[in-house]
Amino acid sequence: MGSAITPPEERVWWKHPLDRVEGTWIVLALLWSLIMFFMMPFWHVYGKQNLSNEAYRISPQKFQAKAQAMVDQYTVRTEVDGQYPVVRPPAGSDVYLIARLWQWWPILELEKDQTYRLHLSSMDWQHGFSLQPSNINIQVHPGYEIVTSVTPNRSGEYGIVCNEFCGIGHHTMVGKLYVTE
Ligand SMILES: [Cu+2]
Repeated sequence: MGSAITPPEERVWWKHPLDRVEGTWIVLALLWSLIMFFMMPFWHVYGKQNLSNEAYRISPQKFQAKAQAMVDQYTVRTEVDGQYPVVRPPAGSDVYLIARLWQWWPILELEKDQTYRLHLSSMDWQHGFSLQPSNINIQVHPGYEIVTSVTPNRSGEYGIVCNEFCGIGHHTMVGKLYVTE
């Protein structure tokens, strides 16, 4: 008997006719993979979870400089003993959010029914932007600037959690986003 670690007794084993059970499973697996493949574009359009986005190459230093420029210009107050600037950029502008070990920085304050260009990038390694409770998910990579157009339609306080495991402090990587009337 051949097994996973010993070679098969018959050297030319692949010329055996296909067993019926084997054929059935191959067809089932093929059908299921096709269903999952076509679910991706379908869910992109109807699921409203994965936003259309653009991606550009950028160094962490350059991205940080752009975020810092926005923070310097539009900070309205701070939170957590001055550690987190709350930034309120003008409606329609480009807004930047940095993902790094282990925080989302800064806190953005957006206006309801206004459209912004949201830029996301990582300073170290991969993180996952997950906006709660609206369940929007965007992967965040170092070296890439992900840009997506957002129009908040509900005011309130949103949470941003990291949903890509990124190390010992992963569970503490939570951020905040305000949407005002
Ligand atoms: Cu993370």
